[in-house]
Amino acid sequence: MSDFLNHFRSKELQQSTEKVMPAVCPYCSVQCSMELLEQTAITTRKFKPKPSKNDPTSGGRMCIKGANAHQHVYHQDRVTRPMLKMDGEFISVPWKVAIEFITIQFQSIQAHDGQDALGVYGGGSLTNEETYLLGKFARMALKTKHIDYNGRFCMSASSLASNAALGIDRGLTNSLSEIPDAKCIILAGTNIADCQPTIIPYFRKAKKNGAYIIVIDPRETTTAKLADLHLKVKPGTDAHLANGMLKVLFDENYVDEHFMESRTDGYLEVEKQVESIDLQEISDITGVNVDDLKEASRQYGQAENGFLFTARGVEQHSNGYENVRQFINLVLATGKIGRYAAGYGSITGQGNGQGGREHGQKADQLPGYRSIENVEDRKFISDLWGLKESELPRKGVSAFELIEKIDRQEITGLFVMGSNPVVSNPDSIFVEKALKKLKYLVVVDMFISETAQLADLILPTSSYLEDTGTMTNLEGRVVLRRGERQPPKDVKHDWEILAMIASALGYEKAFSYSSAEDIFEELRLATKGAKADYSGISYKRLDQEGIFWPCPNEGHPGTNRLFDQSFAHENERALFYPLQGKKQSSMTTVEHPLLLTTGRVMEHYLTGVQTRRSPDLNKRYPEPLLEIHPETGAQYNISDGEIFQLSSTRGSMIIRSKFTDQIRKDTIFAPFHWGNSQSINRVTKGKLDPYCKMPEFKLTAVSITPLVRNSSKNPEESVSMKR
Ligand SMILES: Nc1nc2c(c(=O)[nH]1)N[C@H]1C(S)=C(S)[C@@H](COP(=O)(O)OP(=O)(O)OC[C@H]3O[C@@H](n4cnc5c(=O)[nH]c(N)nc54)[C@H](O)[C@@H]3O)O[C@H]1N2
Ligand SMILES: Nc1nc2c(c(=O)[nH]1)N[C@H]1C(S)=C(S)[C@@H](COP(=O)(O)OP(=O)(O)OC[C@H]3O[C@@H](n4cnc5c(=O)[nH]c(N)nc54)[C@H](O)[C@@H]3O)O[C@H]1N2
Ligand code: SF4
Ligand SMILES: [Mo]
Repeated sequence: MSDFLNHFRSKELQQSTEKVMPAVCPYCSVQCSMELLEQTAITTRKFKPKPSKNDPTSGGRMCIKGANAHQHVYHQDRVTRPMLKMDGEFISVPWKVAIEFITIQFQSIQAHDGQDALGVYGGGSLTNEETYLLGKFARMALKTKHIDYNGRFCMSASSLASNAALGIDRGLTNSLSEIPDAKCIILAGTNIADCQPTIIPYFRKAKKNGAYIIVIDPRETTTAKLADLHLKVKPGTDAHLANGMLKVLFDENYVDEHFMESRTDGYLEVEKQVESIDLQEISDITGVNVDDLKEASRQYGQAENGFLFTARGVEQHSNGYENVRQFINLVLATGKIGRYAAGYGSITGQGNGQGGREHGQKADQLPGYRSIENVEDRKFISDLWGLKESELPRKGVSAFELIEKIDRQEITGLFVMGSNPVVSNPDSIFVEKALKKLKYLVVVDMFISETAQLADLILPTSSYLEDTGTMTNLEGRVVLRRGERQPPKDVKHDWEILAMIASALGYEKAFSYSSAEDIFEELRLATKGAKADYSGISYKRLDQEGIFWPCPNEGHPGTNRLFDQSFAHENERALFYPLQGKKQSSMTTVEHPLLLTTGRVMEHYLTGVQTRRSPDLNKRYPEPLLEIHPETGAQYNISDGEIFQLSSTRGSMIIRSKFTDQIRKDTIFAPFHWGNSQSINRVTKGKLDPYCKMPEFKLTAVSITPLVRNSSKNPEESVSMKR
């Protein structure tokens, strides 16, 4: 027996192979680079991921999501052939048949319902090349104006605010390497420790060097544990909080008069607006006491330099645009921008959250951050694509408005690439109903996501280990991901799929690319002279190191820091914005007395389609948990670990409670990484910011009712815990 085993083992050893693949994590905006060692023997396959030491952004680190990302690539659930729905069942079909079905269906929809009856829905996980091509595909091959993407739910508030205030929208104005030298850092609605874990050391270093850190969040997150001062703000009141802080800066003369006069407009108006503010009233609205508010303002005001960062906590509101503008006011009033260790940043979310919003999958935008309503921009791009300017569609509508149009049957065919809208949109019961009205739904994915389940046709795409392309990380640094793993035989890259369909629709020449690099070369031309200018960046340069845009020529080093000399508006000045919003009225009702805010946990990514298929991640956090203060739980007869129903005016879902005293008593928090009855977006509502069309993910009035009484708990106990 042992002879046999020895023989077997030596045979295993002989036949084992080792392969090292370069990889860039498919998840968040840090885009940590790594090497994945794959060891294969007769009966086993092992993986060893190792972070790349010389990655200037991650600093040679990776988090648990990155370390386990490969697990979804090798998962048995991967879609490996085109899948056509016949009588309610998916059957696999050859590519030729799949492409024929799409062409026939899309052409028939446009013939019956009009040119704009086709919608395209993209995502921030796509590479820059694929983002660019998806925009070209929608406008040129499908000739529809209806294209938008999931970044609408992610970056739209800060991107509009940055454009309006500073004239350009690049996530961070400075590189992360400057953070350790900052003297004061404000982190507003950003939970970096869970969402971009590998960049936390920059903040730790800053703290060690004496920085004062202020966190603004209704929860005491792992990020908040870094803070010298934590403002436990009531959700939805950030604009007032920032406005109150601005008053203190003016009243106590922490403002930089010289900077405001020489480099900004609108400060006199803002100064006047804050005169009438009563700080006690701000405190009543925000739940932050006046002393803490003053302390935060003084610390930020007196520091010689510093950073202010925002993320989805302040941005995902129906006044998200206004929230961000109010925070940018603080940066401008103190002149903390446009120099070393001083700046603003909206921490981008998805792997290509930044590039995804620059190259044309947004309803109003053409590549390079050009505007689809600007005649010169339209001419530039139509010339490049070989179209007449008049043939280029005009601007369409935002992501959630696309769904509303589908519901009204103004859009009857949809092409989804890189998103799972049934789980990630607000008011998801409505969204699912709307998508069921479509005449034809095509979903390009690696898995049968909740959205793909509704599709008429699923097209299998390659994963991050297989697909080469560039991504633009949270710093605005363009990085090259080399995908060296061979995809499964019948799986194609997103760009190949777009090219195949476009060719079948008669645009073979305009979509005849032989590689991602080929597309990048066209993207360089498309962005030349534009705000997000990539024309000086090449694969050859990127193989050496990542490059910050704008980069207008091959000899240009890239722009690590923005606004040193001037802002990007025509008059070179930044712009203040007085608070427009009225005092918040009470957001809860008798039927729905609690404030729900939503977000993320470290172990899962977005709608969880990939991370729920990583056994090691799923094991750590297998189901959604609702964070609730023990006193609030007692008040509503909920015990710790109990399953209950969470309801709003829109719908209800099922979730288990997790008691924590690190959250405000009037607020509960849930992650959104699960689908079906566990999807938190069944209760959120489709109320949109009027300017940027961001939904209000971070504020819903809800009620909680126990589903099943936990028999091991004495009901008397929970009654006696009531206040
Ligand atoms: N582990 C993990 N990492 C991720 C992702 C993921 O799904 N999982 N997703 C990526 C993506 S796409 C994105 S966009 C980013 C998101 O990154 P973040 O924006 O940092 O993440 P969130 O958890 O959505 O929200 C951040 C914080 O906002 C707080 N908050 C809620 N409401 C309010 C409010 O009204 N005011 C204030 N001031 N704070 C509030 C929440 O308590 C939460 O701690 O993360 C990226 N990284
Ligand atoms: N309640 C609540 N809802 C939210 C948020 C919140 O904080 N709270 N946050 C919002 C934010 S910030 C975001 S970014 C959205 C994101 O939400 P979604 O757009 O739904 O994002 P993902 O879950 O990443 O969905 C991506 C889908 O595309 C697939 N995919 C991944 N990579 C690729 C690729 O390269 N090509 C193709 N074709 N497919 C790919 C995945 O398998 C998955 O099915 O959710 C938003 N929804
Ligand atoms: S999830 Fe983000 S921080 Fe974690 S390894 Fe991936 S890119 Fe890096
Ligand atoms: Mo996001």
